[in-house]
Amino acid sequence: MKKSLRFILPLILYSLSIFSIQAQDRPNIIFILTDDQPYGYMGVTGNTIVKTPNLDKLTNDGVLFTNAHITSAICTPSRVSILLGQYERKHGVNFNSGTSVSNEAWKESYPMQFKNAGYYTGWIGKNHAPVGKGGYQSGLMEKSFDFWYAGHGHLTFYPKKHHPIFKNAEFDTQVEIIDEGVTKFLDVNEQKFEGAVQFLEKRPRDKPFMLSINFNLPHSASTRTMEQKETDDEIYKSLYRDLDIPLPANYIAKADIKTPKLPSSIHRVEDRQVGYSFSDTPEGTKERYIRQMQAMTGIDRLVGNLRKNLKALKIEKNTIIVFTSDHGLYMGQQGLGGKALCYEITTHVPLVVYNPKLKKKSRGVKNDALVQSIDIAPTMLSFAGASIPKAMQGKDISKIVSGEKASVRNYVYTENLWSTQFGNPRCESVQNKEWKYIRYYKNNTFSANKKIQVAKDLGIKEKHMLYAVHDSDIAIYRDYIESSLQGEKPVYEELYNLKNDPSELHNLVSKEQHNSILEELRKEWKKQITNARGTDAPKVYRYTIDSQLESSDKVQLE
Ligand SMILES: [Ca+2]
Repeated sequence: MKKSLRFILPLILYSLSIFSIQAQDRPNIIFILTDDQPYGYMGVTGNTIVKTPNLDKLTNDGVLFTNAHITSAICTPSRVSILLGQYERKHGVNFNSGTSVSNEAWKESYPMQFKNAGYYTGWIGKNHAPVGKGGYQSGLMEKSFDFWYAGHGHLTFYPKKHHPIFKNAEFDTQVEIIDEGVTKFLDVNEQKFEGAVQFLEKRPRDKPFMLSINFNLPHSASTRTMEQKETDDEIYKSLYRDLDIPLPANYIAKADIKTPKLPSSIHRVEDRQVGYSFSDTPEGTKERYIRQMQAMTGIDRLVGNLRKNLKALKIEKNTIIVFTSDHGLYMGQQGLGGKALCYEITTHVPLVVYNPKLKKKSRGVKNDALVQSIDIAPTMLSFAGASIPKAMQGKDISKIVSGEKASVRNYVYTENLWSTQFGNPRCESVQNKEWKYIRYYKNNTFSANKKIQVAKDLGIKEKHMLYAVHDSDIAIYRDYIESSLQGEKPVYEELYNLKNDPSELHNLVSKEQHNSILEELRKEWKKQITNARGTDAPKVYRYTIDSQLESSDKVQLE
């Protein structure tokens, strides 16, 4: 043997052995995201009606974060925040932003990072993040995964009607269609799955996988469209219907509101999207709650099937499962309906991290560390030993999961920039485990009711009137991002003691004895919002109805 080869060969063998150890050791990761699921919708988070035995078991086998918050309480910005590990104020994408995620920003998303790290990647269910030039029409997301079985925007309860990709599914209902997709994804013997966009015949055995499962449930768009069809599973027909369903705590019917939670100049309840009118009456609220509970039990069954499958495939000991929701939802508490606010009911979500490799003593733990949805991407990358892009603002909480670390932040920051004709205010909030401060800005948005009237009078499509975002709206949204940083004063503030008043019923902002904590939180707000914004220009593309018409794409509203 030549001297040089004798020197190099052990090095080559060593590198190969490292490579094979890494290939075997890297865990599979499954990320499950529900839609509009508030914190208390599982048995394990205190719900006494819903049956979620599999989610409860997953939680008891893992770690439940009891103090997890999203960053923006509405689908699109929250989901982009999760994908990119960034606050909305940095990523700049919402329903009213007139923008989509640029290719450059997308390269640093968690799915692309997993792909670059050699993972086989899958996306099943719903996508509500416009990605690439042309947003949902760009095709960039589909191409980014090895296995794609999903629809853009709302799926509804019977997704085949609106999303041809699911047309050959055995079942008609959303959870069961997603379940079928998940089973096919996992089965290494399964040939190309009809319907799915797949770039390989089979999932390779020698590669770890990263699978994102995204529900459009218990979201109103899906529970609203439930029809209790003969062919539906019994879960979606009769379950919970024989029970005496209580109204949510602090429920106020619309007709009984004496003093609105927020001044009407800041929050115009009368302009609320009609999709949330169910919360106006006790009957509407109870019916929607039953459907939400049914959806949760359906999702729970999928989680049970998934774990059985992992066991049958003998990969359960090497597969991490992360479960959370994109935000919560008001069901008439204090007379409020919908989301897009900074209150706990909209921002507080369950976050479960199940890592089978952890020692028993680190599992079945309830942890009250302050964590946020933007932490999920860096944490999953950390589990995989992959690098975390600098653009991600979230923290790696894997050491909190293992019990080696107590905290990663002292304050949580949340915001609402979806301030539109539907009357919701711009607001920003900072909180620690005891105190929470929210500030609101002048709401100059035009009234949805007035728009609807004009649409009726002139025969204009109501949907276009309400949901079309024009180029000029980009400037308004960008101003929402920058103005409070540049000195715009709040017109209303709130201070809550979360320990004594977790339902945020008593605003203490004008109580003199709390002045010092109020001042402290105002200072912290400045730090947090500055950090959330970052210094970079937004990495977005123009994505408005004008840009869609110019490129003669099929116009996609919402
Ligand atoms: Ca949502």
